[in-house]
Amino acid sequence: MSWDQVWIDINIATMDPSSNEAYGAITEAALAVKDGKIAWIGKRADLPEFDVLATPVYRGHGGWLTPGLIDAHTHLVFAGSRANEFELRLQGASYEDIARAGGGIVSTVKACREADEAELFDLARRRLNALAKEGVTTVEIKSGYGLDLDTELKLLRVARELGKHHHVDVVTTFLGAHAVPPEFKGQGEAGTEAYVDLVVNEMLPAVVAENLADAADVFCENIAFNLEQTERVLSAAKGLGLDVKLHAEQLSNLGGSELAARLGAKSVDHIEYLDEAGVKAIAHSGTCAVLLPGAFYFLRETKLPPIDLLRHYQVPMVLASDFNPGSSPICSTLLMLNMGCTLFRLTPEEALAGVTRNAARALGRDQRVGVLREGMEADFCLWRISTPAELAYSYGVNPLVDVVKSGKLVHQ
Ligand code: DI6
Ligand code: FE
Repeated sequence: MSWDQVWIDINIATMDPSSNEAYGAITEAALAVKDGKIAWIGKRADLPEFDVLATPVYRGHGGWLTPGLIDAHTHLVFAGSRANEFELRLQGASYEDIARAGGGIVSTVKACREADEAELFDLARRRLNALAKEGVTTVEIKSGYGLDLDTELKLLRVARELGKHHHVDVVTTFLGAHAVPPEFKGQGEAGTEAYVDLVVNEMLPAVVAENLADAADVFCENIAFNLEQTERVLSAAKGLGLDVKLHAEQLSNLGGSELAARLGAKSVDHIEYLDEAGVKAIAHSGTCAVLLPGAFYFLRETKLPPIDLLRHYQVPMVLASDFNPGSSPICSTLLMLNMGCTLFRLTPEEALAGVTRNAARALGRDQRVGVLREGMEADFCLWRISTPAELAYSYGVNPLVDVVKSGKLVHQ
């Protein structure tokens, strides 16, 4: 056998759903890499003979390999800070009060319009580094803090650029319909309609023409866009060949998830207020449920997403950071594993699937990453842990040892 790299003295949480073991575990395992892909995976005792002189052999010292982590929902390109709103909320104002008073998303929009690309890149690069240091090898990044053509393009360009400079794959999402921008806001419903026209007729085609987005998203909510407006944006996006997904049922139940299911959305995200009809609809369409415990925690929400129903209907559950300056200023995917278990009562195995296998599916990458199996990309992390549950159980002492991205060893 001639391989580029062999790993021994490891256990592997493959997260392969066809395994009978929890976490798809292979203990006392070995893994071989060739041409950026997993060429062999199994028990160390079964590892075929290979040229030990010509092949780098890495020892895991009894640690665990997992698939590289995937954060499938972030807004990590933004400027400015919303610490002042944090203080207001601590004095009693609600997230919705602040949004209605012209703060919230719109204040970040102002900062993003003023920032140049280099500044945005530098801010975002630090955040991406923080995620990479926790073993994230694929991240989704949304625009949505520009709300005019030039700024939306600028944010997406920065997101695309980040993917070229890092050992992290970046999947980009156009979220032009995140909020109604201030210049349309005074005009009531007519202003919202006019802004949706702009998103559909000008922004989406421009984003697609420059190949800046892989998907489109909408904030479907009472304080943002209604069902009909959401459908207009997502249908147009689909028509242009983008994947679609939706911020739905975060603060109320508008039926966004059923609409998303009908449009074949990859995911519905937040979904605290999702009901059984909505869960059935997304189960039927194969749409993933993206759970965002960071926002739930930070906004001190009390309405839990319908985890038991999602389990019952076998909807793939994803955990993501939703990292953003307003509702989840928490730049940690590992912390989401812990919060997914403590706040949402996921099992540690469900939590880990939520940042690997199911997250890959939500991003349309499940043929390449998210599971360790022969033929998949050699995209994995080595952790100094004695059982995979430790990744969700404890937080703060980073157990990441090494990352391999597309077959390349990236030292942390
Ligand atoms: N839902 C959220 O939680 C974020 N966006 C969204 O549609 C919040 C974004 C922000 O407050 O800046
Ligand atoms: Fe979000």
